[in-house]
Amino acid sequence: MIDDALVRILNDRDSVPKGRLPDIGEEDLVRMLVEMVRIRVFDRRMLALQRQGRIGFYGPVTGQEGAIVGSASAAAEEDWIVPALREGGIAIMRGLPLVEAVAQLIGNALDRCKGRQMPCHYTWKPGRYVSMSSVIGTQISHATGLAMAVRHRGGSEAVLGFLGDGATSSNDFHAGLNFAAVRKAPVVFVCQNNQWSISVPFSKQTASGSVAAKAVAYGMPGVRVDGNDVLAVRAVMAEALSRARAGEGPTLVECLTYRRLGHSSSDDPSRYRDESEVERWEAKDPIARFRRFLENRGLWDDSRQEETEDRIAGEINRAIREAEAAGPVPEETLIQDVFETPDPRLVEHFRNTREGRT
Ligand SMILES: Cc1ncc(C[n+]2csc(CCOP(=O)(O)OP(=O)(O)O)c2C)c(N)n1
Repeated sequence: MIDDALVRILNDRDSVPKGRLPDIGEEDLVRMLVEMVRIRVFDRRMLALQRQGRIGFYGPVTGQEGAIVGSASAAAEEDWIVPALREGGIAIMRGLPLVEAVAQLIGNALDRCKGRQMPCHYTWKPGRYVSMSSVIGTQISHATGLAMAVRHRGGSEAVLGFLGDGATSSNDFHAGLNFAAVRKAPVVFVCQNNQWSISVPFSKQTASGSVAAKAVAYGMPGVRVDGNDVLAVRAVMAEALSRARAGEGPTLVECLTYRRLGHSSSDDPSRYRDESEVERWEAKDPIARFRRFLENRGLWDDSRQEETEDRIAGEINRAIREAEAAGPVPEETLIQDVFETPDPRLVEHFRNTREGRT
């Protein structure tokens, strides 16, 4: 059995061994922490909104911010993001306005998806962030197809295709990885192995020692990285993305992390897992670890943390107010993006409805 070693940059004291610090400017390092904090605060607020009945569903990502920000911060602006459930923070990092993110969760008139998608299926075309496909595993072949299209058109961008550990058991995992490797498609598969697929633990998902090990059979490199070490994720992703751009084909990156909260707001994880496991992973919190690293370098402190959390909470609260003030999705959007030429009877029907004639 192949059990890949874990790539790490932050050591047990959350400092970086000599010569291992990636070439990242101080401003960028701080920005990475701020992005992670934004995702954490957003999570907290959205779960509260769900409990108050103001949104129907939410998929939290607490504990996975290192994998999310580490991978997205290694990408170039023109790279495409094909997300699974837990990468919404990347859409926000790429400029999706918070108000539109909240509106997507509500599914109202400010929602870019026009209320047609489940919550957490953000879309952000200007940031090349594709709306998630709910069907587990299909994101993998979508990412491969997109990367093949990029190559076919002679583009220079790469694709980041996200998946969870559960998705490695899907048929699309085989089809997507196989096609990508054979065609040398410029894609990096990023598996956020948060060790639970709803109530199914990783040990029941596969008999492989790791997800990364599966890459061998497809003829691509597989790397297992500490997903709670944002610096290590960024470094591994930077290398994989440059391979993709150089025409050397795909890489499978497994970010070993942990889903600390429920699968979604509809799930109660205490019914199937032990709290002590959650506590063990809390001690490896990606934000706390990166914070300690920045604090030791004099780049962060408690007051900056507090000020950042307050500022972000204020921005999110304003976004909630604005999003909640929007009305429902207009009925006539039902026929938008559906027909090239809508049936005149439908057009008339919606005109009558708008003008209050029916
Ligand atoms: C084909 C299919 N089967 C079942 C589901 C229901 N479902 C939604 S999320 C999920 C678990 C996904 O687990 P994983 O891939 O590990 O990602 P995670 O949710 O842990 O991020 C399942 C089974 C689905 N959406 N699609």
